[in-house]
Amino acid sequence: SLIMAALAPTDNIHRELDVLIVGTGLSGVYQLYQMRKRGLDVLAFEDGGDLGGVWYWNRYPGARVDSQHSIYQLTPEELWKDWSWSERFPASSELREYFRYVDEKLDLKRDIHFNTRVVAAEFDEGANRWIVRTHDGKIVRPRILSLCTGFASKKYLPPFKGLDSFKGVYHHSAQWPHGGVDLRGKRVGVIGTGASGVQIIQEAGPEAGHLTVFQRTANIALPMRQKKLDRSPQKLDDTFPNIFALRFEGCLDRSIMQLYIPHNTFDVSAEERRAAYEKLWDYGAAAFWVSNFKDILTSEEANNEAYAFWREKTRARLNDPGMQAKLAPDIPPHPIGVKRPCLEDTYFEVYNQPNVTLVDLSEQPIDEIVPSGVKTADGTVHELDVLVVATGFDALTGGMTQIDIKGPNGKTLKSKWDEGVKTNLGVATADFPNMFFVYGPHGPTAFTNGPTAIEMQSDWVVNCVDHMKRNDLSRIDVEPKAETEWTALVHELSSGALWKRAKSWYMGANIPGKPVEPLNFTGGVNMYNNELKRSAENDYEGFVLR
Ligand code: N01
Repeated sequence: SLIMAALAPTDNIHRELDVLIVGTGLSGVYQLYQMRKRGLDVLAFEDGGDLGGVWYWNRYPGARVDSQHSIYQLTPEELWKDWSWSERFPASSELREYFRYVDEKLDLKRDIHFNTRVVAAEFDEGANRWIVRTHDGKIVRPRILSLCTGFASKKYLPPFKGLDSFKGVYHHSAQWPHGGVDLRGKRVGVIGTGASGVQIIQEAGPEAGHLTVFQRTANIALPMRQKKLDRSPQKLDDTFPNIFALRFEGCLDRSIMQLYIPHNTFDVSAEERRAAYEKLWDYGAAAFWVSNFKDILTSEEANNEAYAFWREKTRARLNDPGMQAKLAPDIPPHPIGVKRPCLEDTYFEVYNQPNVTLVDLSEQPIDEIVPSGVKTADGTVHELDVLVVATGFDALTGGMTQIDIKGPNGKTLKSKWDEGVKTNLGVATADFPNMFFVYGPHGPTAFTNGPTAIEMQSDWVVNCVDHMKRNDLSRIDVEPKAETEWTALVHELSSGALWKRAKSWYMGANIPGKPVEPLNFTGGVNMYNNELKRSAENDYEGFVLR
């Protein structure tokens, strides 16, 4: 065909497949396993050198998951029966160990091409197949393109003037060298105080000769309360099947759920309120956010009250009034929870060290990077040996829109979503037939535990692909009306809360020029799962199959 001729393949494999999976983090791994079980002809391409997705890339000091170990794993029995974790919140290295274990059990690697970056995909309407190209000239022709690119696979590096002139070493947090970077005694700078920055600062503080933190917005970080665990036998307060079942009902885990306060903040006395806050605070994890009074995300007054408690607790850990004012300001930087709260153990204590400088970028923005360090607007050069750029991700959509994906009408996914994201059920989008995605926009992504959303959505995708195969259907399209309605629902569900009050990746607001809009389904995992099921049970309502 014309399309094939235009591609002028060099080293291609032209293989026809049922499914090509892009990415082998938790989503890709889970889908590969489930699709193989259904007898589908499936292959996965992975940009990284191994399994793991975000856990393959994010190797910065202190990188760890902020979900408790028992819920942050996959449900197939062979994967949890003999596996145990060494910490309440496992580190990135332990997650890579877990992925090695998963591969040992499921023998996944024989169907994965590593170091293989998908750069383009074009839909061939004659064949109802995608023609997918990689950076090194491979071509495959899958019926279905399943994007398992995760929510944080496209890093965001702000266009700092002069960055390449820097004479020391600099790394984005999500592209940390495999051998690590020796920070001992070095002059280390960290730009960004999101979850990545906080985790790095907590580790780098005690190691560095001098640490300079460039903060634009104070982080309302919550106590993690990390614990070491006895790896075997693992003590759990419930069985895994129960834990997993609860997850799908929208509960993070039983103990956090039991802390949930089903009242409004000011329905109880000041003493009761204080006692409730203290309980959440002592538990750690995400409790102070997800189990707080039920109006925390909808009432500014309620949110301010929780913030005042947080500020008091945090200031008590800081010796210097200047640091107190910058790190736990009088006026909340934004309401708690409308930007992803991150978890820490010793983050604030780092600022009591004499060798730590906090640069407030809201007063002195970065002017440029010079060979010896970072120059701020007042002309000061902060001299550095190592610069860590922890500035986050073009989250939720960037992993997909960075691939040149062209639908039958010639329009790219990027150009479509540049005008605002539209999806049906957070798994597919109109004009891009036979293409699915999970753990991205319009799913419960940011508001659930990763594996929960991933399995829920992936099960739907796998069932749908299997249904198509068994019924000899070669094409699935999203009905434009269905995506208009789903998108309206996503927007509507977010409208009552305080989300707009923070510039965060939740709304695409962290990336200059990206449309600011609700990007997550906030109706809860239970409602979301019901919507998925309803569509599937009604012959894939909202889709056209042929
Ligand atoms: O990224 P972020 P992240 N000049 O976007 C600052 C997950 N995660 O990598 O707040 C100067 O949150 C920016 O400042 P501001 C988790 O879901 C989880 O930290 O926009 N600074 C901010 O401080 C998380 O939410 C874990 O004013 C600039 C920071 O960079 C998500 O990934 C660990 C700037 C970016 O923060 C992303 O986290 C790590 C500029 N031009 C990540 N541009 C855990 O499991 C941006 N910033 C615990």
